[in-house]
Parts: sequence; C-alpha cells; structure tokens
Amino acid sequence: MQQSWTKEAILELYHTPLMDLMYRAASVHRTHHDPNTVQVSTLLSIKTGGCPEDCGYCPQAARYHTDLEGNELMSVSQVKAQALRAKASGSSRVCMGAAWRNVKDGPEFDNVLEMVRTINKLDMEVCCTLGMITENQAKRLAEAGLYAYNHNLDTSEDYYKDVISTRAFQDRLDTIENVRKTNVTVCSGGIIGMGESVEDRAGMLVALSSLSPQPESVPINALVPVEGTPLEDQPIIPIWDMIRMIATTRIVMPHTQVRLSAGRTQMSQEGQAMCFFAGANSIFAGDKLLTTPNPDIEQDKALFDLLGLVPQKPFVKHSQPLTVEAADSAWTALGEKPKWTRPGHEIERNKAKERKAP
Ligand code: SAM
Ligand code: DTB
Ligand code: SF4
Repeated sequence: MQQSWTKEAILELYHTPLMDLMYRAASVHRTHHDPNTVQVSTLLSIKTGGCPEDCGYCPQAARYHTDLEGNELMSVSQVKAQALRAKASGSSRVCMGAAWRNVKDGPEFDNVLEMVRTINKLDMEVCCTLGMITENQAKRLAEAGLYAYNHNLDTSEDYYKDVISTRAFQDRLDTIENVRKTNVTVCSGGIIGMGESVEDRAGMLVALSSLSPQPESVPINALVPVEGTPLEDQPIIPIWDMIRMIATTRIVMPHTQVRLSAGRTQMSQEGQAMCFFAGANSIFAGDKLLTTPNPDIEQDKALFDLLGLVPQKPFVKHSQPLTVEAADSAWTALGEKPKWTRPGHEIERNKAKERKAP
C-alpha cells in the first residue's frame, strides 16, 4: 500500500537536521535502488521556441524577449542521428521536447510518432515532453513504443497561478491521468528557485507523491534564470535547498528515479555528489538541456569515475515496449479539440516582460 504524505509531514522531513535527513534518504535509496547506478538521459529539443504559453521560467515562450533562435520540427533522420550519438556517449534514454501547449493531431504528430518508433528500434528508452495530450494521443504514443512521458507539475497548485496564466494545474493532472491509461511510464517533477516558499515545495511533493501509482521518474530542476523571462532575476538556489529537496523526494517516493535535472552547471562536483548520496539517481547528460547549457559529457564522465558511478542500462526498471508500425495502428487520429483551461488571470511580472521592448 502506498503511504500517503501530508504537507506537514513533508515539511517536517524537509527541515530535519541535514545529516539526519541525508542518512534517512540514503537508507531509503539503498533499500530500493543500486546506489552506484545512475540513469542517464539525453535531451533533444525537436521543436524549439515560439510557444504560446506564458510560463514565467521558460525561454521558449514566444511572448518574452529572449534571444533564443526557434526551429521548426526536426526531421526523423536528424533525430535518429542525434539518438545514435546519445547512445554512443552512454545514454540509455532520449527525451524529446517540443515547445507546444498541447499536441495537435496531424502530420507533425505523425512525425513525432515515427521518431518514437525509430528510437525504440535503436533499443533506447524514448521519452517525450510535448505539452498536454489526450487519451487517444497517449495511446498512439504508447503504440509507437514510447517508454516515458514527461509532464511536470512544476510547483504547488497555489504557486502555479503566480507562474503561469495560460493553463491550469488541473490540466497537468489530466494529462498525467491520460498517460496512466497506457503502459507508458510517468515522469513528473518540478522546479525550485522560482521564488516559491518551502510550503510550496512541500505542496508539490504532496501532489506528486499522492499520484497513484507514483511517477516512475521525478525530475527536480533548479531554475535556470534566462534573460528576458519574468524570472530572470531570481537568485541561484543554494545547493543545500537542492539536497534537501532531493532527499525529501527520495523519502516520499522511494521507488521513483529522482532526477537531478536543470541547474547542474551551477553546482560543484561535491554538491552533485551530495545529491546522489541523498537519493538522486538520474541526470540529463550532454552540453545542452533543451536550450540552456549543461555540463558536457567529459565533465560528467570524470564525475562518474571519481564517484564510482555507472550508467544504468536501458529497460532495467520496465521492459521495452513493442513498436506497432503506422500501417498496423489500432488507433486513428480523432482530431479532437480538447478544452484545456485558459484561466487568463494577470501575472504582473509576466505582463511586464511581455511589454519590454526587444
Ligand atoms: N512544452 C512542454 C511542457 O511545458 O510540458 C514541454 C517542454 S517544457 C520546456 C519542459 C519542462 O522544462 C518544464 O515543465 C519545466 O519544468 C522545465 N523548464 C523550462 N524552463 C526551465 C528553466 N528555465 N529552468 C528550469 N527548468 C525549466
Ligand atoms: C525536466 O524536468 N527538465 C528538462 C526536461 N524535463 C524536459 C528540461 C529542462 C529545461 C531547462 C531550460 C532549457 O534548457 O530550456
Ligand atoms: Fe511552452 Fe513548455 Fe516553455 Fe511553458 S514550459 S512556455 S509550455 S515550452
């Protein structure tokens, strides 16, 4: 039976003296995982920039004046070439990100399905993060051989309204529920360092840990403040917050792979080592996340060697999905027009960044 966690209990954990917190998290970690194995994913931004959403942290939102160069959807052959490079560098998973609010049926989604088939046939785990999806779209992704779908809750339900006004927290939960109607695993986490309170961090962990089943993967991102976004002036979060957040996540979600995600370029080797000790057991590798820098492969290889960490092989936690070819598909596009919420309330700092001249 899954243990349920209240906000108060999570806050108490979070504020435990650090040595006790890390010891407890490390003990949970060792009970459920090999502490010297780390899952390594490579991110691939298959469609960059031009997004209609107003997420206050995101350099890819069209309305902010970041100097990001956007791209149309990559081709299947480009994606295959990048996946082969990722595999050669030791990644077991490719995570394809698209700067979309939600998936629309049509030729672009058909191409994404082909990308999923192509990477699964390379015997790598395939993850997608494409925004909101319907049940039918989740089923089509599953049939193509998708291993994981990433859809972050990002923060607490309360603080969500201060960061994004173009969609609602419930939309995120609904998409996760659609993914849960398939065999695709769920990857869902959030960002710290957006100006949220510790109560908000605990609130996010309540929401994530009470999903049933809990997500198989939980990315904890440190905000990468990008010039031109509403959160550009947020200070870099202290490593101690990251360690506490990871340790608390590990304790409340013992079986999940906790991903030490964005923000590693700001962290020392010692800081990252403490995160691994506290229960982080996956990372994004490669010198770019989606649009911002990440430590390069050589730096991460050196860190793994130093700590005696080894990359996790693909499909050790869940078996490889079968790929059904497009011609044999059991699911046709429904061309639905789902009613995802547009709350449209005013977030003053988001509005201010929209207005600022480029
Ligand atoms: N558009 C899709 C969506 O929002 O679900 C997928 C791509 S979106 C860029 C994926 C995740 O990247 C976001 O949910 C957020 O957690 C993370 N992210 C975006 N910008 C970030 C930043 N500046 N710092 C840290 N994480 C960030
Ligand atoms: C996640 O939680 N973090 C990744 C992945 N899922 C898609 C994305 C981090 C993006 C950081 C900002 C950027 O590079 O654009
Ligand atoms: Fe768009 Fe995703 Fe960025 Fe939000 S986080 S602006 S939905 S790409």
